[in-house]
Amino acid sequence: VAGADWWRGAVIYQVYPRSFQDTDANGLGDIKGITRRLPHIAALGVDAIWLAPFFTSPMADMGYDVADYCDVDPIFGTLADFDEMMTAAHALGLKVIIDQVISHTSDRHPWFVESRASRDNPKADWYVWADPKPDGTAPNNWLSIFGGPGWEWDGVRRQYYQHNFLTSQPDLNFHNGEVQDAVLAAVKFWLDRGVDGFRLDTVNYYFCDKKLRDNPPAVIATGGLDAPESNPYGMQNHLHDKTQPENIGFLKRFRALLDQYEARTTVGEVGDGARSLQTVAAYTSGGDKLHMCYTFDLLGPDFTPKHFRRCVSDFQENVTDGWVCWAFSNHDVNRHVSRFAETEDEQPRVAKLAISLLSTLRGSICLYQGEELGLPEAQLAFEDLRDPYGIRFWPAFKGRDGCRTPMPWEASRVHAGFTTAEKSWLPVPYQHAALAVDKQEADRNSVLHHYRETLAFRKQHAALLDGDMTFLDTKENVLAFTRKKGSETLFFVFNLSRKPVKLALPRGTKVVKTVPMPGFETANASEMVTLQALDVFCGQVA
Ligand code: TEU
Repeated sequence: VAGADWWRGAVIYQVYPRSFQDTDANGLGDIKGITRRLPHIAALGVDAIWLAPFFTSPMADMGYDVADYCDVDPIFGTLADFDEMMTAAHALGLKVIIDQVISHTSDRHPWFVESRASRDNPKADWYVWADPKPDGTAPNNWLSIFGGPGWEWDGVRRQYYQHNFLTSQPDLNFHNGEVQDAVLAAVKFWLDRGVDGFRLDTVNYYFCDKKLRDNPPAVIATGGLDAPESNPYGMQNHLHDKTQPENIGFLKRFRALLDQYEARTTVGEVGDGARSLQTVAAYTSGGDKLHMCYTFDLLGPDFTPKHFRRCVSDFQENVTDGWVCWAFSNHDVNRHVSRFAETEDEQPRVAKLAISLLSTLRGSICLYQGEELGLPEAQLAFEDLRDPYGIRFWPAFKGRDGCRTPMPWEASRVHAGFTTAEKSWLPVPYQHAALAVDKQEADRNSVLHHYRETLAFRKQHAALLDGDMTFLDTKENVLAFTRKKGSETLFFVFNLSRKPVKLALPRGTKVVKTVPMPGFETANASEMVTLQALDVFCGQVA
């Protein structure tokens, strides 16, 4: 899709700067490293990159705790490095999307330093401050996602402040118009620099209930991803601490600013449990708020036709006038090859099948660095951990470092070519070195080549980008659907099981031509489709 609508159906590659490529031998990736490795990303055939936060930060939450929205943290480089990276990306035809973490700041952000200094300074109301209950306890029962209460006592103001995440990530008070103005000014700073879009961290957390009412206890299982049992977060229905109606007005302001520029986009992260569908629909409808949103639906362990069908059709039915972005992996969850594969041997096959499936869904897609190599989740020792979330809940929950280990570039070099420093911030597992980019370049059957071919296949078929999607009822345990645009209707069958399957074509479905899917043998289909374990069939139907 060209022009202003380039994001519709786009493939976005997520870079985690800390772990992509180090160029100054400090054991941490940097922006110059991204520039150096842009050709690798471009060769995949993606449309855009999304950079996880690289802003000035004490790094308590690896950069999701911003202390200056308008500068680059010295460990990553300088603004000049960023500009150079963006120019190089654009020259390769890649759009650049950056992360905006505006729901909260770092406690070292000058706004918070000022806000906490007294109850009557100009920024006194920029964060969510509240008096204790008469017995001295927190204002209400809200919880932090990273464990414990969602409030922290401040001895100077003698008040509590709200934090959805770490105590060092105080939440901004979006009810205050000056706060909205200030974050929009930061957004404008990057628009003027030429970025093509924003990934909006925790976009449904911006506003909390003005009256600070208690959350009711959870009535539904959260189905919560990899949330540890020991995390009290799942005990509440988050009726009042997130997803407040006032956010709609702010998202409209955000969009109005973006629309002063050409061809920019937004992708909001919506983690809203059972309400996610409704929230995504509300945030992306009407063309005057967000362009797209993504949820956590496909980030869990479920690799069954039933699950995929339910998620995708739920979105189709509810998000009629909006747009969804799908992902199997990101920097917060176990890598999907480890979640979906039952044995180590089948990991490459599962990696190939998963990207084939993702590429045929209706929506845009986000890839996470390293998945194009089929990297499994890294198994780390407690001593290696850097993620505060994992450190707190170990061993019930091992945190998010296992998906954040550095990219393996060259198999035979130390730290697989990620850094020349003696120590890398997280180790590169030896299993990952064997999957390094240079090894996979040399192997025509590698997961890496499969990604390139599959993304090219998606580009060749307009029906895959934004065509209609219809699921077919079959007796067999497979995922079968058509994608249709104009005169082209493609029929797909995915066998996600470990048993061969013979599928009688649904009544009225006539395959006029089989279409070879990269990496999979073309099955024959006259009246029957025969699929091996973990196999896919594609045909053109009349
Ligand atoms: O994540 C939001 C979020 O809800 C996650 O905490 C998620 O539930 C958890 O990581 C699952 O393991 C965003 C960022 O993606 C994450 O890296 C940040 O830590 C978080 O916001 C706070 O900014």
